[in-house]
Amino acid sequence: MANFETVEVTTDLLIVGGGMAACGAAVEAAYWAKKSGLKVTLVDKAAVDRSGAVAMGLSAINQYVGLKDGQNSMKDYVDYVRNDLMGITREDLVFNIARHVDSSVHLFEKWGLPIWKDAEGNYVHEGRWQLMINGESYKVIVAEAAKNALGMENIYERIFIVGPIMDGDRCVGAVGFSVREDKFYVFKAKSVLVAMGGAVHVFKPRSSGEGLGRAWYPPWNSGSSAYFTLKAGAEMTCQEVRFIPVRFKDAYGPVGAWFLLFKSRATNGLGEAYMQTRAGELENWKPYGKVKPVPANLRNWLMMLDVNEGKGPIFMRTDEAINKIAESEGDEKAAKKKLRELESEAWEDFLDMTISQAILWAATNTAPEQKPSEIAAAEPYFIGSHSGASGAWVSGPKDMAPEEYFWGYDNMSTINGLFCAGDASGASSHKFSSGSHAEGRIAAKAAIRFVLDHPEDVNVDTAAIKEIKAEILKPLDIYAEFSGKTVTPDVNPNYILPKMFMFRLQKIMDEYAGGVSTAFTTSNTLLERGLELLSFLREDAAHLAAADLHDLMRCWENVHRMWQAEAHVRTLLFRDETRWPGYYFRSDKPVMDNENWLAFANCKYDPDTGDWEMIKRPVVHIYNEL
Ligand code: SFD
Ligand code: AMP
Repeated sequence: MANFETVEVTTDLLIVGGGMAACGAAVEAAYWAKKSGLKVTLVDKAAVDRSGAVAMGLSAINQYVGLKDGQNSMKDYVDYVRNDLMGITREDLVFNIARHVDSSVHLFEKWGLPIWKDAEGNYVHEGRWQLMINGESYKVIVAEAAKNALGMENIYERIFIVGPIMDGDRCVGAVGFSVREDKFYVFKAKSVLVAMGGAVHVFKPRSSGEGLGRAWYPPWNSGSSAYFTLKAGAEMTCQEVRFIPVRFKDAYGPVGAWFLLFKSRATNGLGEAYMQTRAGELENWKPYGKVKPVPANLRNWLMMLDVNEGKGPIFMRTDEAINKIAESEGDEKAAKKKLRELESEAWEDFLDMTISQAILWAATNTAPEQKPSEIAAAEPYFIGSHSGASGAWVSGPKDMAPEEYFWGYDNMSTINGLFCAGDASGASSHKFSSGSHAEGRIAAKAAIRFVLDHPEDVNVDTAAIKEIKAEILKPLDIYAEFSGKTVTPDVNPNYILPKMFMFRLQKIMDEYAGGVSTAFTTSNTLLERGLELLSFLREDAAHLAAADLHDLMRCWENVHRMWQAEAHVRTLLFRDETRWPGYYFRSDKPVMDNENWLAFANCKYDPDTGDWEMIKRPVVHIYNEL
């Protein structure tokens, strides 16, 4: 067996992940822990300064409620999120994040994040809830505060966490390995906060060949949160809700600034604006088809109807939008100046968060003020934010949660001591970077309270850990034993390499679970067949092989993706309707069934029996008048 030293770390609260939610958790936990003399430890697979979705930076903060300025009310935000998710949302969780999010944004500004201001010193809004930022160093700034709060001695970087440690029905830690040294890590904790982001590359991406690896969301977020919580036996929610963003084609540049700030139109290859020409289709998805803004999936859907009829490509009319704003300046000189300003803002929007889109513009001689750019629906992603919703089913806040949604501690999953935030927690969409940070703070405060309420030492079964260690390192052993038996090590009947494993997973999901190649369409029969093929993939996971530590990480990333995939397919099957056309379409159940399915489709894996349980939970409103 691979000879790895075992390193044990004992702590009170373990924060798993180092992204936006984890950094928020670190700041808050440090504050409450200090008061009680508790220890807080954070572990990230990468380096906190540039890890997670915000690694490259962002050009906007997409959740700012502006409560103090009286711009909006809490109810406005809850209405917005519920409508965007076609009625399926945990209003108590959305409320809880929204009431705290502005303070996270104010902290970012205090820590040095440049937020755009107008001549009067007010924030420049991209849209009603979105603020423009100079965000290239956003993550570095947020990470610095987390590092200062915890101290580097309590932060473990470049440790890939594989799964949970359980003590009966309580989560008491996590296991993983260093991606730089031959070391196996055992973190023992009284409470664990999972914030390992969402899942990318579960579906076959549009990017292939020379573009392979390019995705909208970061490829290094590989479903570890979902795997961790599923394997702990936690109830999961909205596993059927994949998010499909519309993006500038091939490099995935964001569209929000174009639609909201520059007020651009998108048109098909014939110059028709699908939001107008297809407006009649919205009648079929009432009441959500008639709300403003039109839900993200329905915006996608109207566009897809054009594409499926061969009316593509779809263009973002950047040229038209920029020139219209410039011309409204009045005289020619002012218009010219405005045009230059807008041009530079357009480039900055990409340079701040999707640099490859700026490179693609440069490579294809695209001047946004002169010619339009193609946009397209991307492949599906699993995230608990934006207009996605997948994640763990967590307890709501005591003052706002209906009794069906409350079991003691904010953001605790159905497993004792296991807390979730950011993309790891479900049914609380539209939290984005700022809301994830705020949710991390909420969860961390509750997790510290859990530690204070449960101060007893936790029990970790050493024999079980030994077995887990052997299982985690097994791909190295398989490679060492068999790689010499063929002329070239990447063709070998004794094992499967992680990349090939990932390709197979993506092909199954693409063809059977409604990926790009099937125009996001699936059916009962396709899903049943997909599930069968996934079961063979699960068998082959036992034969994954890794030549080195990097590949060992790749092996486990892909196992994590596979579990996210299975939870998705099972829940697509369970929800017997089409609720989110534009994200997926069930050809055998082509309509929305509000009578039976205005409900959460939850699922739970039983680690003892290996059985899956599907559970329907009610949607309960927090405002009586809704
Ligand atoms: O426009 C392990 N997001 C945007 N949010 C905004 O507020 N404004 C925007 O403009 C945004 N846009 C955007 C966004 C993201 C991306 C990639 C692009 C554009 C191109 C969304 C936010 O970034 C997102 O909501 C939050 O970052 C989510 O926070 P969190 O904490 O749930 O996830 P994370 O930040 O990705 O961090 C994950 C961490 O987990 C680590 N990790 N650690 C140990 N072991 C493992 N096995 C692990 N697996 C993962 C990661 O390293 C990371 O530290 S726009 O397009 O919408
Ligand atoms: P995106 O760049 O697509 O991630 O969008 C950034 C923000 O703008 C998110 O809050 C989106 O929900 C919002 N948004 C993008 N496009 C539109 C649109 N056409 N109508 C309303 N909101 C939008």
